[in-house]
Amino acid sequence: METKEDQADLFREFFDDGEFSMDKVRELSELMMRYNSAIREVRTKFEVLNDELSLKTSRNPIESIQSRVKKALSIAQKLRRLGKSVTVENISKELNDVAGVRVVCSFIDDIYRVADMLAKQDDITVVAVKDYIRKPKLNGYRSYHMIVEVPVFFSESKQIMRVEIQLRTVAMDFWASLEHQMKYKKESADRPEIAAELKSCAEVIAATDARMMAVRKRIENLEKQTEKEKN
Ligand code: 0O2
Repeated sequence: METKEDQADLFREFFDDGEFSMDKVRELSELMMRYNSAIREVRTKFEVLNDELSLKTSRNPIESIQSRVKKALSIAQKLRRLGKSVTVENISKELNDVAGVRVVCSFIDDIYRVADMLAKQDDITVVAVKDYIRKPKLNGYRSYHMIVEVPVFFSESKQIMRVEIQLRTVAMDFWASLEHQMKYKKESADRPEIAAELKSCAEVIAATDARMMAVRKRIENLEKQTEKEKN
């Protein structure tokens, strides 16, 4: 069980010197608790979709789900980077990615399928979509990003919370994780030959994703044909 002092220590680095107070720490802890709850809501929605689709198709469209609430220090750094003052009010006003859910799918078409199913749920509002699969970033990064709003019910209120969702295949996740790790190695920063090699790896991975999906479709068609011939 976290004490007030533990919470103050956890969040102290968030506050500019002037703003720190136990009231502000309480406000920030409550906001973080709300983001955590929003993550749980969104995770459950994907778990339910995966359970249902697994039954229908005899395979798991979702391989894994990861989630995180952004650390207090990273939140403060991002607000400063945006030129905003580091206040509790500005967190929900200025940032979309405090709560993040990453959904790793088996195949590219699974991404669009589960994203569409989530978007159609009547308590979900899609605020923004960035399709870095159809339009990859210059460095080769591929993923499907959504910012959604989801209602969360607390003891005395309903809060609409924003969650950033990243959907990608296992292969895209492999590339993004390694590229993210290597970004922080000073030796590789600004070396065009390394950037070109990473981009080339992303293209090989994308081509493999497309081939794997084509193989799966061929197997499904063969199964259907065998089924037809039996009847
Ligand atoms: P972290 O540590 O993962 O949280 P915005 O959120 O809209 O203000 P941006 O950059 O326009 O900022 O959003 P975008 O393009 O949707 O990207 C947000 C997140 O996608 C990043 O979060 C990364 O997780 C991931 N991402 C985007 N581009 C890349 C990339 O080139 N390589 C890798 N590995 N990941 C990427 P953060 O906050 O940067 O980091």
